[in-house]
Amino acid sequence: MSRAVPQREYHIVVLGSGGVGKSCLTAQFVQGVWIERYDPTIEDSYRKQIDVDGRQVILEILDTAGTEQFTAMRELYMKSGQGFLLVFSITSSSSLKELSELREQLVNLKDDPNVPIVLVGNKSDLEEDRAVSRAQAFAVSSGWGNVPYYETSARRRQNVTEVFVDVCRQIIHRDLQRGRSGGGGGEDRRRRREDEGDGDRRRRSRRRHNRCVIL
Ligand SMILES: Nc1nc2c(ncn2[C@@H]2O[C@H](COP(=O)(O)OP(=O)(O)OP(=O)(O)O)[C@@H](O)[C@H]2O)c(=O)[nH]1
Ligand SMILES: [Mg+2]
Repeated sequence: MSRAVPQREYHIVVLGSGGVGKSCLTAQFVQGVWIERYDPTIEDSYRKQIDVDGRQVILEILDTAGTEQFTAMRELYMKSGQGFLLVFSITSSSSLKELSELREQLVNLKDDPNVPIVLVGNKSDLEEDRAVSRAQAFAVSSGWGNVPYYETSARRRQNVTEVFVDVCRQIIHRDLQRGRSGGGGGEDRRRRREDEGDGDRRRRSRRRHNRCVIL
């Protein structure tokens, strides 16, 4: 007989310009796979159960389109999300600049300067092509109210789990501060790619990774 374990469900949205590695980060986190090819995303959603500081939580992760973002769509997923990964590539300074507009839109829409955000500088394996220094990225993160900044490599699976866990932890802390016992939000998803057993990109992984390398 199985014991019912209360689980919280949190909605995480991955935002950023086209080609910065949002889908690769998500695929590494959810499925533990590396995707070499570039296949621009329209919108995909994934579910994954993880352990955050001893709590079982289910993450509903929305991987968004970097290119041709429609403002209306963006507003919809910003409204439904509780935590946000704002991703740029360390090889592209414009991809960092573009995040400021996104963050501003997010804060205005939520009417909350402390919305759970992690700033993610991806492609850290391409150090030789670096166009954004750590100092520049930290300056942005401190200008956003000291949101955490991580450098990740989806290719090498560095700091991938950490960014998802960090944003999840921020949501949990907010819930606790507000005295709520549940997270969640039951908003509709336009395209859901849920766990269907051993499907190609649809697996709900239960792996845990406990590395902690915070830059
Ligand atoms: N070297 C390196 N390449 C990466 C990394 N992450 C992603 N890439 C490559 O960058 C390209 C774009 O990656 P995607 O994950 O599809 O980018 P995206 O942000 O989802 O792009 P859109 O869906 O168009 O918004 C792919 O060719 C990836 O292989 C990384 O950490 N290191
Ligand atoms: Mg994508």
